[in-house]
Amino acid sequence: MVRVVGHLDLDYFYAQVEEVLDPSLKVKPVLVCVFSGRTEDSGVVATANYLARNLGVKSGIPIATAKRKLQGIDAAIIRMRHEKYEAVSERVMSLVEENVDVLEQTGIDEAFFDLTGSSGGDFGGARATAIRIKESVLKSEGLTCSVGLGQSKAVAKIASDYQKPNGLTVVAPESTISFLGPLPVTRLYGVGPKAAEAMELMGVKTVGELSKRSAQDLEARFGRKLAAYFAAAAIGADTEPVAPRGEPTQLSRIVTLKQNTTNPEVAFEQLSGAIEDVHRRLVSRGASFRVISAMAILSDLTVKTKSKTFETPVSDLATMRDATKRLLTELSGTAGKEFRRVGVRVSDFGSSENQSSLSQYLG
Ligand code: TTP
Ligand code: CA
Repeated sequence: MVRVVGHLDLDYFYAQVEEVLDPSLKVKPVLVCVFSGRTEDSGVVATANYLARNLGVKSGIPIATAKRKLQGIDAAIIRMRHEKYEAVSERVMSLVEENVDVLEQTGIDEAFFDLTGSSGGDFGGARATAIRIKESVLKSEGLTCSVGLGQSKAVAKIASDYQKPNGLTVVAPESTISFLGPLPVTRLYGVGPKAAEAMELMGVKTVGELSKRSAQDLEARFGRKLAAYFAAAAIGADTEPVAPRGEPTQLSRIVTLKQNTTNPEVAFEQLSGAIEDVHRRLVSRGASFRVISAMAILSDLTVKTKSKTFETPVSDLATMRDATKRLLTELSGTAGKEFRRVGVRVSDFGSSENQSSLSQYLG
């Protein structure tokens, strides 16, 4: 049976999250930066929105270079806030997961998914699912993403990159060869600069040219295994399955308090949404935990943790809230310093037996 594989990649991810958090940024070049702290401008641009990209700013360039390019322009230069992007990423991934057969997250803002079963191999039906996924990510998080569909992971990944931002590229099996043919070989996963150079020496620049080379030709240059992979990838026939990553063994969230405090009630209030978030992720995995921990990062940046272990696995929100409140109170009694950030973590998961039947009914 023909496979239906998708790849989703959130557009200019860190910068787009910043735009969602502050919509007034949308009209400006936005740079999300990692400051090294050595001098005021030391560091690199992690990513930039499309307004900034059009002015020559891109991931990886020094902040000072970016500032030069944007001289005289009203641009937003923002310090990277990884925990914000992480939280958005987790919500997007669980949303996508609800709409697909299997999800394999491969980065903070990208994932492969499989729709073979639910679409019955019909790319028209799969396209409708992809549209639905894009709409729900936009509706619930305000984010655009680019999605590709194809008969294999390699094709889906190239397809999601084909039209950006906010793209949807569907490569049905019968158009795979004509879609891949004109692309440079470097677009194939696993063809780095070295392999591309070796291919160029053989007179191979495009995927179409690669697909026409004999097995012997490729084997002489790349060895048997790699040659077989390149030959398959060039016609979109790579067979790697979409495989879910190992389940996490813990779930956690941490928040920065509006103001440092010694008051556990105040800290708990501000952690409340994060506890609900952890609970929601726990439930969506059908998991339950035996250990819950409260973490506090103090005003002098030392980290303190207190944990409670339950005899039997639990998963209800009230218990989580109650335990976290108590643990924060204990922490505040022994910390000796103000809380700056606080967090909650659940771990030591027991699998909940009705998990598969639940997802069957919901699916
Ligand atoms: P990408 O998906 O490569 O880039 P992007 O989401 O910013 O843009 P695109 O619209 O082209 O998909 O990377 C995802 C995130 O990873 C990105 O938002 C920031 C981070 N990142 C870095 O921190 N440093 C880097 O050099 C790159 C490439 C990405
Ligand atoms: Ca991206």
